[in-house]
Amino acid sequence: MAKTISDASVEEAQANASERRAKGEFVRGVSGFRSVLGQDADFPAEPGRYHLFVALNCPWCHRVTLARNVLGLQGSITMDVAFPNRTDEGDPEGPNNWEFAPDRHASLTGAPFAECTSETATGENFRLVRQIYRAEGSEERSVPILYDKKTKRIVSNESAEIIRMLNRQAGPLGSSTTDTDRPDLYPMDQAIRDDIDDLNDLIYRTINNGAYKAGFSSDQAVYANAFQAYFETLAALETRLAENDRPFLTGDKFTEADLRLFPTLYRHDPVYYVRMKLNGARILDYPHLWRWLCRVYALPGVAASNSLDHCRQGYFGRSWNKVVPLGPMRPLPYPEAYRHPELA
Ligand SMILES: N[C@@H](CCC(=O)N[C@@H](CS)C(=O)NCC(=O)O)C(=O)O
Repeated sequence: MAKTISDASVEEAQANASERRAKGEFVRGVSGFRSVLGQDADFPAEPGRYHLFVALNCPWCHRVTLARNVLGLQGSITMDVAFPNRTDEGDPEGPNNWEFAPDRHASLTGAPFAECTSETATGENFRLVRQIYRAEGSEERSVPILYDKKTKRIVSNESAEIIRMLNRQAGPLGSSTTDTDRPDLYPMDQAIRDDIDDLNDLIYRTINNGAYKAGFSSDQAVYANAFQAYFETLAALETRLAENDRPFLTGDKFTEADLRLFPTLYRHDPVYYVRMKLNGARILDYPHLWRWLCRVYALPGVAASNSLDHCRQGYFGRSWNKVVPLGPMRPLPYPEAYRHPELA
């Protein structure tokens, strides 16, 4: 399937991946399902036909829940939410599988998560995401998945491409907003597209995937490089917002570049600072980035697109001794802090 977005902003180069992994570097794999809604004859854009499988703690899923909400697609694209922790060693299907478990209790709250669902799209009521892939002969296991309820096939499991196709097909997919009211995440203007493409490359490499490279690599030098690149990019983005005095990364309008930066920065202070060892600074320490974060958080549909409780449970409930830290408390608990741009 022809890809529509430059590779470096979508996925890691896979050269020497096994050697790099053996040395302790975290290397993200490549998504196998790459069909395009409205372009492939098998998957025409229609309201009510498509479905998303997500986990709210996953930042790649966060991209697609953001796109679904800001594009007004909640009523026309259905969604199932997996439990934020994957199966463990004691599971009959083995560890590391995303599980639909609306009754499973979170250690953070001692109660089930209201947002977690069973699997409602395949007709099989599968317990594991892995079973959705296996039904197509694939051994992949990742979320997000864009799924066609009519043909019972996976359309795409690559978030960068899913958000692009939801944006392009929002009208035919049955958006509740009009073309004029709805944000255009990838506007026709070539200069803005070039700017978005450049930002996507930088932000994917150093921020979105860079956070994982810092937090999940076991090699000090790989970690140190990722840490440095992450904070260099934060400083560059702070300068960009300050110099241009613009509300969003590419100008007056919220675009794909903002959407793709948001899931990582939303997790930074309450989760990544500790879990990804990205303790160089908080987003709160960058006034323009903080105000940008609060500005995006205030957009319709953005706060509802995620849950920091799922993030905390997901990242800490599988790491170290599985105890979930309770802070930060000051200057305010999160996500309440995101309603206060004046804190920075
Ligand atoms: N390229 C994918 C990456 C998705 C991804 O890495 N998802 C993680 C969760 S944060 C996952 O499901 N990993 C499980 C696995 O690959 O076994 C995308 O952006 O859609």
